[in-house]
Amino acid sequence: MDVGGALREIADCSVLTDAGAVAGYLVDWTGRWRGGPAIVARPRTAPAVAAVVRACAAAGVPVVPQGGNTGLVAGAVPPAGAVVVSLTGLDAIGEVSDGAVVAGAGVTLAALESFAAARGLTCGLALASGESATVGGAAATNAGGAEVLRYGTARARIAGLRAVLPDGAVLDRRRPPVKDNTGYDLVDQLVGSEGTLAVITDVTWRLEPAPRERTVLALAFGSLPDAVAAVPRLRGLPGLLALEWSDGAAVARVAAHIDSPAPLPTDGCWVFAELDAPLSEASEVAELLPDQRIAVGVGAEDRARLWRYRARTTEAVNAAGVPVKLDVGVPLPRFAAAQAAVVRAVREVAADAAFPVEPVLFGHLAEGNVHVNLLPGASAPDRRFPEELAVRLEAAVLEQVLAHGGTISAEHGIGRAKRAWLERQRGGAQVALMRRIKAAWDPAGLLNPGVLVD
Ligand code: 2HG
Ligand code: ZN
Repeated sequence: MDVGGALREIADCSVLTDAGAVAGYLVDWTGRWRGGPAIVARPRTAPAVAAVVRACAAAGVPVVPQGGNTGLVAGAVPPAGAVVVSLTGLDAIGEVSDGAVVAGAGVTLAALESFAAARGLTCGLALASGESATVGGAAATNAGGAEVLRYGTARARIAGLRAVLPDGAVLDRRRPPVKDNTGYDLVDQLVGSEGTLAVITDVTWRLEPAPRERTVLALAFGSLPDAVAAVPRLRGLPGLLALEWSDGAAVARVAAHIDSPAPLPTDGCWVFAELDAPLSEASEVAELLPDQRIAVGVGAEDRARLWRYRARTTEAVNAAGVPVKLDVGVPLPRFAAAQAAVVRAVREVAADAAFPVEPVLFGHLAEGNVHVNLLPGASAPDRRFPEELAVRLEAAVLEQVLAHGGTISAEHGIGRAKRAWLERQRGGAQVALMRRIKAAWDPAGLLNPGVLVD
């Protein structure tokens, strides 16, 4: 029997093969990365996931796990002939125990956060894509987001998980003892493994007391170096939860996209700070930064009104064309210099190709993380870069980042998009060890082939 026939026999699982029905599973959010043709399996229970993986193993067919498909490095785009296992049907949320809750891999971060909020808690992972991004995807990619400063990346949130191994066996560590020093940490190994070692079906998520107050500040600086210079003082703000930034041009782009004028000048650089302190304390910012131009959001609506100038950047970029996306990190002392060098290098490559490019820069200031989004100018055919130019632009950015002692991927991971650069970052010996780890978990190489390591 072909794999499609075998999948159709599995209880609690639907199977999509029709080109129209599968189309959305084959392309990433930006439209740059396309895969397939592929079959899509939509299991609704963990045993059904195991049955799907077993059927694929028996047929020797690659398996590509997929959550909300909001990743930005082509980590869930299937190669031709693969089976996409969409996990969004595993959407049950259990009871809170020992400060953590077991959630199905397909529970969205927004659903988890409203579950937590109803109990005076927070999940501590704030992504702009939270309405679609899932806890399974967050675990598999070790997602970051705006509140890493306070709550850490997904790795810090995960107390346990259940996963299906490439042969269909089940690894169940949903409720490991809080103290359990018994050998290799297999849960931790799966976090950030990008679907290459096992298919995560459930995640035990640590919840935290929700902040009682929230205040959002937007601060307009004359330049990025001025903003970076202010970071030590900004870190002294009471109850700092998040410290983000956007180049002024990125803010202006969002303002135009949402048709809502920015409340501060956009000729320099904006910093966004979120505090779990009331306004009276937040006004300490005036003492810390006396001459600063500041907008303050206290109520939920005002806060959202300010945050959208940062949170809606990805959407504003996508509305303008197909971007080349990089997600780099540079230590703060070299942050501003690295960015100037990146922009220079990008402009040189674009000028050489006589192709217009618009860099859009924003990210997570506390961690020295920049999302370098490169947009083709408005006159570009199909509003996309020719692939050969896209590759040269990526190289221009990543060479500069490496030269400044940074990382080629601060939070989005490697996927297919950055695989060629992994060895430059981590060195041959570490990548060889990663390959051996991959072979130990997945000897037949059927799980998400081509992602992370080849
Ligand atoms: C963010 O911080 C996300 O908004 C998306 O990581 C970044 O679109 C991007 O490049
Ligand atoms: Zn980000």
